Amino acid sequence: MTRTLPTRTLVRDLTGRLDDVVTVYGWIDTLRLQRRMQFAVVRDHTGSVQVTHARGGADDAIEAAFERVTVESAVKVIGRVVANPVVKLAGIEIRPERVEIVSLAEAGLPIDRNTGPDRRQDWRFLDVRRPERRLVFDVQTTVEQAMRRVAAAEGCTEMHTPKLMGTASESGAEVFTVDYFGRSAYLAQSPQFYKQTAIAAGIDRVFEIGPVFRAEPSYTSRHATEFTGVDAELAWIDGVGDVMAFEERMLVAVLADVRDRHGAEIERLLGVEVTVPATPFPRIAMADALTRLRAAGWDPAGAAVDLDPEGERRLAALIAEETGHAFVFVTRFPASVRPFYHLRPDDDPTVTESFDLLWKGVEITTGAQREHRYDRLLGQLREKGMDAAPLASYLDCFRFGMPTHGGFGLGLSRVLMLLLGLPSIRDATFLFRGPNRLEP
Ligand code: AMO
Repeated sequence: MTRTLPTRTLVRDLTGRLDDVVTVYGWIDTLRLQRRMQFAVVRDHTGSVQVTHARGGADDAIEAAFERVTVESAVKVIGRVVANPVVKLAGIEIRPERVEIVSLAEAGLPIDRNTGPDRRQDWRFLDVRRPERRLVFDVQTTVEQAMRRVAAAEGCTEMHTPKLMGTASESGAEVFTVDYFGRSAYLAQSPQFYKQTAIAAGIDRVFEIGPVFRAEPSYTSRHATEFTGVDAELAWIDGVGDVMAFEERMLVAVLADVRDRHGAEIERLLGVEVTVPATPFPRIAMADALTRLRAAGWDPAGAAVDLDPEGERRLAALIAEETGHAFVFVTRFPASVRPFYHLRPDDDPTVTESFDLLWKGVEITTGAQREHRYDRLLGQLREKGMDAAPLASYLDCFRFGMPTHGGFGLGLSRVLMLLLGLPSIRDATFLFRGPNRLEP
């Protein structure tokens, strides 16, 4: 018995529809027009199917449609699903009863498999039609869902803080200025001050996924001028270790979900295996990291206090060799290279209760316990040579009972880039923004 299905069937479901007449929507992936036969591979977001038509019927509208159609045209195909063991795509094909060209693609596509990264960005919508590129956003969806699930289970409230600010946040240097009714406003380079404001407001644990803007003229594979940040801030912590443990739990859940839901596809399309890390992640204090790196022969200028990207790579390699772990928390950064609001431990005020999380040698997170005592915060701010006046509304939060608290900020596209083995953050962003790119 055959059934006619009036509604759309996704390509991945065709194997369960043998002998049925189905309707498939998609793009022409490839066309092979022979003397007797016409073959088209039609692709939707779930897979590809071969559509096979024998020429020669009287007044053959399907034959004419296949002659007219071009690669990447949007089409609707109504036809019967039949088994054909010689077809590579799942051993099935569609024998069309009707082929409708929904929208004809211009002949001569602007990009192909060999196109370089910059031009691919120009034609990003065509680029993302390729399954291995679209997969990034399916994975991103899973990553965000898992993060939200963990955040909620851990007692976080999801907040949406403003991206327009009256004063430049953390520092003035990396901030975009926009005209705001005749005066200047600034695009938030971090939700930092607002997530702390939420802590002062009695939001026990804060979670936010939102846009972050950085006016950095950086042209590296890990920098964007606009990216999606994942931020958490936890009140009443006993120490920065609470924040690191929270982040570990979140990342383990994220990677387990990605592995379970997309692991096979990631391996097939990108050749990358998704592994779920053991906890706790290795931790190393900055001073120890520097000692270890110097002993291993790394000693550039500036290495007295901080790591450059090369130092991060080398440290990650050392730790990986030693522990087999791809993650490492670097802790206790010197106060000189950290913002004024990072808490300094009583036993050593030259360092901060802060951390960076490196994954495969790349920084994905900065976090810290924050200084919650008003007088100390003011002292640290002045020590950095900063003016308290523009930060008045932030500083007010510390005047009326501020809990101990700490949190972190994570770059979502960096995580995706590393997770999927992509060469650049551009490949992990739908529409990349950099110093030279505001289009499309
Ligand atoms: P930080 O400035 O280190 O910390 O930013 C947090 C994380 O955001 C990512 N990131 C970037 N991703 C893409 N392009 C960029 N230009 C870029 N800059 C940063 C990185 C980085 O680890 N307020 C603190 C966080 C906190 O302490 O809670 C902050 O913004 O993955």
